[in-house]
Amino acid sequence: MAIDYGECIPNNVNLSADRTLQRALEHWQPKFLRWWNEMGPTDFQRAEVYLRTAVSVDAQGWAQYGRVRMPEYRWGIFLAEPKPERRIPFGDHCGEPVWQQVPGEYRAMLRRLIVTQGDTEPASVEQQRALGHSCPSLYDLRNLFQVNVEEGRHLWAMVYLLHAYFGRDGREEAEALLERHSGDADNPRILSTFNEPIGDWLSFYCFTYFTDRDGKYQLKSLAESGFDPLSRTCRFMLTEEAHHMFVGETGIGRVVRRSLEVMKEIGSDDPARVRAHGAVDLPTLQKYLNFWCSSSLDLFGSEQSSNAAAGFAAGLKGRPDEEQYEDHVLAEASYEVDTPDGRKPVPMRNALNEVMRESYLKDCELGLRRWNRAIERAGVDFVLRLPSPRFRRAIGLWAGHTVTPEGTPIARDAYERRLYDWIPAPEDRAFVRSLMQRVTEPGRMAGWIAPPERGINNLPLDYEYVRL
Ligand code: BYC
Repeated sequence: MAIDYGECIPNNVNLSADRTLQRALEHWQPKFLRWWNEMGPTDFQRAEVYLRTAVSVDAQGWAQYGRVRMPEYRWGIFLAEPKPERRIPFGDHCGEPVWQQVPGEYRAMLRRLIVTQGDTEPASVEQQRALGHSCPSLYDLRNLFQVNVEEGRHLWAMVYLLHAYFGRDGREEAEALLERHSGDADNPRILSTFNEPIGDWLSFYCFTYFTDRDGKYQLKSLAESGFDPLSRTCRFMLTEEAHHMFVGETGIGRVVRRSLEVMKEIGSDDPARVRAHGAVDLPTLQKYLNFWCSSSLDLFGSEQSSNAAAGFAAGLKGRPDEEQYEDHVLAEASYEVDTPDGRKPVPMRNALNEVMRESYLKDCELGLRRWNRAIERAGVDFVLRLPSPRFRRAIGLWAGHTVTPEGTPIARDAYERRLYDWIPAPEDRAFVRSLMQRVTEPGRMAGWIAPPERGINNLPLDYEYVRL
């Protein structure tokens, strides 16, 4: 029977006319579905979820809402519209026409970037797979699943590039993306944060706040790529990424709001009493922020990186919003980097991971400012802070150095003694997990989180976002 490609795999890459690509995808799709059923959300495959699906890249088509069973979700392949006459915006080839095919000399580097990006997408679905069982509301359950299916689509986006542009080794890499698994002792995911368990919803909100924001910065830097199909793919992915960070920011904001309400009700900000009344105390929230922020900072790579320099020189990976800069070649420039031996100048191309990490941290500050304003308005004497980028690093110049969240170096034994003052101790995690009781009555929220300000797509809060 002929397959209607436009119907089962919505796309704007003319899939119905491309036999080679069809064959590759026909081979891969059943493996993807098997992976989704085995490693995707547990037990909710029959639920009808109010999801948005991208069926085209224009304003009407990129977010079509309706009830869908997740395994029947139409994972599509979309590239943002081409920019006519686009030129390579940075690096040694700056100003030359962009590439529509893989530049032979940079093939390996380009494949590595696409594989690393692609690997994070199914990884996050695996990390979040058990959360549905402890959802704080149907609204949140639906948001979790929306994030999951879109990470699935982002995997499709990278697999499309591997299949369409890399031939046989691209197809092998596409299979390997389904074979590595988050936290697997023998075959783990490539990047560190994507092997951390996400066992509770507070971790989920922190992950979508901090780790999805790394996604925003990495996608923005790949959207600048001289390899035009990658640039266009990432530009479209960024439209979906915004919702994931929204889930994180509003999720943490609602936890703060509920915590402040409980403090008001009991007339105390004593963390033990806040906990006893079923809310997350602010010191515990701070520990979660420290954990996920420090882990996500590692995702930018080392402060001084020959990979970053090579990717920039080749025109494959730029800086987010490259047009905001004047110098797009960076042959002479240098950048002062904070190292354990003091501030040191590093050739700018080698320092680009650090440049990006610093702008990322400024972006992370915005949410904290909002949460802190709510805390201040409630008259509570507590300020949430981001940890120093030196704290708890496993990648880069600060890896292996013991430093407090304020950035002060400290002896190893003192660091080890105090670590659980700064990141969640097993008993903090156990407490947070004890709050995670599933709530599935439309409109109702678990006691540890305030309701959101509005529903999805202008629907009321008590809409049945997931029919179980
Ligand atoms: N963990 O020169 P270095 C997202 C490796 S998130 C483990 O310091 P480089 C999403 C590195 O691979 C965005 N290994 O750094 C979010 C290299 O290994 P090789 C994902 C690490 O290469 C939420 C060696 O250390 N996208 O989309 O300049 C949900 C030396 O590396 C880590 C991308 O990351 C680490 N944290 O930068 C769903 C974009 N850090 O080559 C999705 C593509 C470094 O010596 N990736 N290493 O074997 C890249 O641009 C770069 O690979 C990195 C690293 C920015 C990650």
